[in-house]
Amino acid sequence: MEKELVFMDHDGGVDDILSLVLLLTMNDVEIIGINVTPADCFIEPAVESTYKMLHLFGRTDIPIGRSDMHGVNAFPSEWRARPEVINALPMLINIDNPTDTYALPNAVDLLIDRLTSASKPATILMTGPCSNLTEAIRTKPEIRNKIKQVIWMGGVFRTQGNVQTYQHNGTAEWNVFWDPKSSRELFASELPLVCIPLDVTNHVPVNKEFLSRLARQSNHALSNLAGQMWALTIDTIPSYHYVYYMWDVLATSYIALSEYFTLERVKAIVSNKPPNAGQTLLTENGHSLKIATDINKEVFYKYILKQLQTDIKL
Ligand code: AGV
Ligand code: CA
Repeated sequence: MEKELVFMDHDGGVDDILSLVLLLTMNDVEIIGINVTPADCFIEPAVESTYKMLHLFGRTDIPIGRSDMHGVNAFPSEWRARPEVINALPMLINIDNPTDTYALPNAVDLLIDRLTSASKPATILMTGPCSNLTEAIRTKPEIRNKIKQVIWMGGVFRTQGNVQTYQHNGTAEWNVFWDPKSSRELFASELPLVCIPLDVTNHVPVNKEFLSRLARQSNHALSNLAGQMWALTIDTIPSYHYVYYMWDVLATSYIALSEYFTLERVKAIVSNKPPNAGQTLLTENGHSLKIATDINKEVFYKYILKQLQTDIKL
């Protein structure tokens, strides 16, 4: 079977790195490039984690791009600093990271290059903000023909958002809020977009039951590593308030499990002003896109557990 081409753009959170792991376990996927956006991360440790994951799968040939984007609404530094811990985990700390972050290709350039040279249209998977993609399309509109679909962990439609800050009424999801202008532009572009919003990621928290199932298979090195990474999210900040969800992991699983998702075609726009900047609003005058509203949870958790039994190089 011909492999599906996937370009991933992530922003270094713990679940972004776990999403990269999941993508690397998918036999039917050919990863054509990975961009790292310094949104929910600081760039150096996130590039390092990315490289280390590629190393575990013997895939350091996959090119990494460095995004220079700055969000209008920065993520809290406490969140951005968290992923640094990943690189210190016992299974990762001794993997040398020869990558000079500042010598990497620019993310927008890499995306344009990899799509242009791709043998067929590719899937773009975004588990952070969408700013590199919109900039790439502005720079070279022809790449639209090389985009099969865009899968984005982003937005919230019929439930509460997760942005809690000044000048905000809590209706937005963070990946959209980081750069409302680009998000608004993405919706307006009417690319074949599938959003995996909070409405559906709320169904898949990182709960103790799942972690316990995962721990029972920790004879598999990858399960052991993933279990340690998820354990880092249990005291997510502030832990008395937030639950960590499989936000990005669920979005990534869509590549393999699309038939187990419930999708709805909607029309929506993105607000770019307070008090609801970054809100994804359903409106008849909006742009057409698909949103996921439900997932077969048992199939999802089982799939993750199965993929995390993949052998890796230690
Ligand atoms: O809004 C969800 C997005 C996902 O891409 N991110 C985390 C996931 O990688 C932002 C986010 C929301 N709440 C958070 C986040 C929290 N409590 N800690 C870290 N990041
Ligand atoms: Ca993310």
